[in-house]
Amino acid sequence: MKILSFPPRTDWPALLARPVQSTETIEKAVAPILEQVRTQGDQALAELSLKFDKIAYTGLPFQPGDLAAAESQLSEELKTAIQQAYQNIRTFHEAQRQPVEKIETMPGVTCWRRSVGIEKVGLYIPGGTAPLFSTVLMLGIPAQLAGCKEIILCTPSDHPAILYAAQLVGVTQLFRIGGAQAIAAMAYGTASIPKVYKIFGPGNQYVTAAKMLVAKEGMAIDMPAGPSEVAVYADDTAVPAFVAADLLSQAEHGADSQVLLVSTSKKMVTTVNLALTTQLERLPRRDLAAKAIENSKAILVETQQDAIDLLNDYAAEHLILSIENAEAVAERITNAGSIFLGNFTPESAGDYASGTNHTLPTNGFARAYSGVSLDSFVKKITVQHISSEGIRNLGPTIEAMAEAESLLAHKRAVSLRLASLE
Ligand code: HSO
Ligand code: ZN
Repeated sequence: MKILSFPPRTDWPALLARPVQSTETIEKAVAPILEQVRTQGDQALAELSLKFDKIAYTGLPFQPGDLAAAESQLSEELKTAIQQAYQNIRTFHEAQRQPVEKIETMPGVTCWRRSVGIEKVGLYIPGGTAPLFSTVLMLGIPAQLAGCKEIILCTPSDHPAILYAAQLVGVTQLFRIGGAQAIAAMAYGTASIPKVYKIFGPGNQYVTAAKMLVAKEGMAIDMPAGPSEVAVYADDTAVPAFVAADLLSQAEHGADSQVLLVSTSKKMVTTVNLALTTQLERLPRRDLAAKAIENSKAILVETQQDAIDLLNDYAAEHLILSIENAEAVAERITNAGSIFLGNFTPESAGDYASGTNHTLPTNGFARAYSGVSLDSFVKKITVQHISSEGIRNLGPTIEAMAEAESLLAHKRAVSLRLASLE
């Protein structure tokens, strides 16, 4: 990877900028696909699926029998691993439930907030080079905990682990369809695929463009997704081989993966670089990883404060702190999707099984967005009740404000009630 020694702060914005992807051409290709599905429904799905994925779309969801068959194809070892991950992710997300608390803001005025699961959600799981069944857990578990009544899953893959994970999280209908056409189907509904209220999940540029286009039409989506990212901050207490492995685990996701190493130690940067070369050779996905590493940077900074400022400017999706006092430094990180502390906390733990969600904000979105959580699958409905005593207490405040905004019907809604109490 390219080593940049002590770049001045004025150079940081350019160094940290993500490559800009022009979405225009892709959106132009995707828009007619959406239109075709919207107007022709299942017939369009059959045509497009054959054309792009060589899959004959049957319109039938996977049947319980198919799911049982999938289970029988998995090793006991993998099933146990998936079950363990399921338990940990469930435990962590279960703890995100907030008890309903009725708050009396003034005597007789009570307000509270109820969490209600989004009734129909659509999950998209890509096919492609790696069957991301872990993403089924990351999206399906919070949906299940939120009490979503319909959990629709679309995927071009028939990988048995995807089907098995879908069963565990209680997916209600699972369809073998991929690409922009799958997103369109869940956004508009077809004879076979129900229309949902919110769409989640990663995908290639076409899938992402389709999500952005349906979002413009009012569909809720989880978040705008870009290439996956990791930043590692390593000092002399880091283990170079561990750091190299962490960088490569992000790099192997794709040639466009973003990988950043930040350090105050020249020695660490040089040794990590050596370890990278050795480890890269032994990776089955070395071609993809090598491309990502070619575009990645190691940045040497003078002080810990420089490192923290730079990392906050970058706002990484994943941030690994392989440093002394990692937990104290983490407190000073204001922009990151998910933080991993110390030498024994690889990003892979969060990708698969420790309990946190791996659907996280990329592309600097961590400055303002959180990753997927239980909250992503619920709406919060506020409720209030005002007693006669309450309206006596609060009424004059509302009347004064309504009058000042020249909204006299608002004022009257209070005045009439106050008068009725005289
Ligand atoms: N690092 C990916 C998630 C993932 N890794 C799935 C392995 N499987 C994006 O956060
Ligand atoms: Zn990963």
